[in-house]
Amino acid sequence: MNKYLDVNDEVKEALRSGKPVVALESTIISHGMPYPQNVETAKRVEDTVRKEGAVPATIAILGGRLKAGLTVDQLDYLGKAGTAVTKVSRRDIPFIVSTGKDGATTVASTMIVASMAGIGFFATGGIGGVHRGAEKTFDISADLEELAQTDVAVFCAGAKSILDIGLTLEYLETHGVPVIGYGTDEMPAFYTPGSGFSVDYRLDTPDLIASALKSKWDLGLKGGAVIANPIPDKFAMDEAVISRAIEQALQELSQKGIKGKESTPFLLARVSELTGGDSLASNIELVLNNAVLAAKTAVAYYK
Ligand code: PSU
Ligand code: MN
Repeated sequence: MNKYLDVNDEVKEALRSGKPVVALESTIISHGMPYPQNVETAKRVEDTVRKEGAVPATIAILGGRLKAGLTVDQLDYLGKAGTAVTKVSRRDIPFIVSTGKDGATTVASTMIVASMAGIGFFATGGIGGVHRGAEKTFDISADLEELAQTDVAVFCAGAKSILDIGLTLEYLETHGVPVIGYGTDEMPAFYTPGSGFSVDYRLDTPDLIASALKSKWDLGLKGGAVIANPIPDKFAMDEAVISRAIEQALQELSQKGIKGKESTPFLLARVSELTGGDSLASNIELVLNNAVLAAKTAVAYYK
């Protein structure tokens, strides 16, 4: 194993014996949700993965060590520290490691650490993407570039409409990243099950997803895949309510001149404030829903 990486015993044992493991990210804990719901959710997601017969591996950087598999105390620390912990994407990893600091991993950096550990399945809420106005700002999440090159399947509820979903799909197409709709032809938009954009392939069972991923990787086709899992109808938000909140948050973003890595956390927090507790409740449910699908698919893959 990589000398910078600590894999906890439960995850190590699962990987050694060819059991399914599901990676989980930590930026969603520190920057994606408020305390204490973030820690409660992180624990519930781990329990959900276990209940489906897979082993959870939450990923972060602690004391400069890449970690696959955290203790409850470590989850609690990341949740309490919140945005005081550095948000770490691909470019940030060496600096946090070389200075022995702590970092919360985004989709991109979680994929990197998962892949080092030998984990191919990863559940989260939403991926980063091409931001609205990217033709001027060039703001395109490093998550997309990672999906192009790292062999990890990312189970998410689509992309939030703080992003330009159409351009995000175009970018993924260019980079050869398949977007699979689970039980849907439409790309989900995180809080709502549809966006009006089509996915590339609709697959209706975890077995079919596992088999498509196996073919991709057996063929040596590098890179990940997006498995877009729509939020269940009963937890979905009203489209008008969420659009209004997103429009306002985007306006405030440009008024305040917020840029770079601060953009996504700002937008997530503002949308959540503007919709009261509603969006947080939906957010928690969709993450749990993605954990179930990622675990079922990992189980099917190793059958
Ligand atoms: N989208 C969400 N929730 C999140 C994120 C995105 O709905 O928590 C986080 C993830 O960690 C994702 C990161 O990888 O934001 C993307 O940030 P950026 O756009 O700066 O690459
Ligand atoms: Mn960005």
